[in-house]
Amino acid sequence: MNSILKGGIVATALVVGVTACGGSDSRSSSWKEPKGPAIKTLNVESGNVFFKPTTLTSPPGIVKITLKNIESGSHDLQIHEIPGFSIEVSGEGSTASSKVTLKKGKYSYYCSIPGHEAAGMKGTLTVS
Ligand SMILES: [Cu+2]
Repeated sequence: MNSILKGGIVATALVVGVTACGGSDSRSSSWKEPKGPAIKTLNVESGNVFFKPTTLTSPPGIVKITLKNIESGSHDLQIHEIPGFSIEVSGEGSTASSKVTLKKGKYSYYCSIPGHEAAGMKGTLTVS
């Protein structure tokens, strides 16, 4: 007796209708900007190739980080411990900000443009 197995290939077309509220860019990670009000704003300047300051402190909670580019060039501010978080600026005077939820601990932020972190474009954010 032959038993013929017909492959039941189910093509599942997943139409994922996930629309981030207010977000327009297509970040590939699952990181999402928190919705609540920020308890503090941290201001960081970027240039070729540095951050100013390179040490930040904050209480835990939702914090807004604002990055201002004070020279030409493109930079971003990312945090090693928070994959997906990114603030990007391009050109002199370009400013961008994002809120992020911080817990107590130490975070290290950096610019992900190739070579910039190695050149010193990094800093430490202490949350306590
Ligand atoms: Cu940079």
